[in-house]
Amino acid sequence: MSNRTFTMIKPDAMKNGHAGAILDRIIKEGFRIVALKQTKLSAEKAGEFYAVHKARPFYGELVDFMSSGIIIAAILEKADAVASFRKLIGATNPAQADEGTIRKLYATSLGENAIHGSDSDENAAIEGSFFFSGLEQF
Ligand code: 3AN
Repeated sequence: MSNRTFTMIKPDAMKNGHAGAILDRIIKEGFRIVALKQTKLSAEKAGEFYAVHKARPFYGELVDFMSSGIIIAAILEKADAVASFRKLIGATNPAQADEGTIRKLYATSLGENAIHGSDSDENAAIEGSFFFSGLEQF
């Protein structure tokens, strides 16, 4: 169990004006911000980030969507961060997400589901270092 996870506020939530509310909720839930930036992924970079899903039928759609607009990327710290954050964001499909979760509140669809949360300690470390150098983590 590690105390760090990685998140992105996705282009749909950014465009719909939910970034402030989502960051406020994350902080109120006790996550400390280790690193944070606003950026935009090129299609190439989005493809690299989601390379694990390359064989899935939704890969092209996912890459197009994730490179369609500005995102906020962040590394977060809390005890049992990965599991605790996955609980806070809710199920991948917002229609199946628990009441009060970030995806239930702010996601529009399965493909455009407002927020990313790492699914393992190993991926949290890989994803965090995809966006942030050691000098940008505090
Ligand atoms: P999660 O983000 O909950 O870990 P993954 O890792 O299964 O979900 O999928 C990564 C991303 O791919 C999701 N956040 C979602 O945006 C997209 N995605 C997953 N399944 C589908 C699907 N069936 N159709 C379209 N997009 C999908």
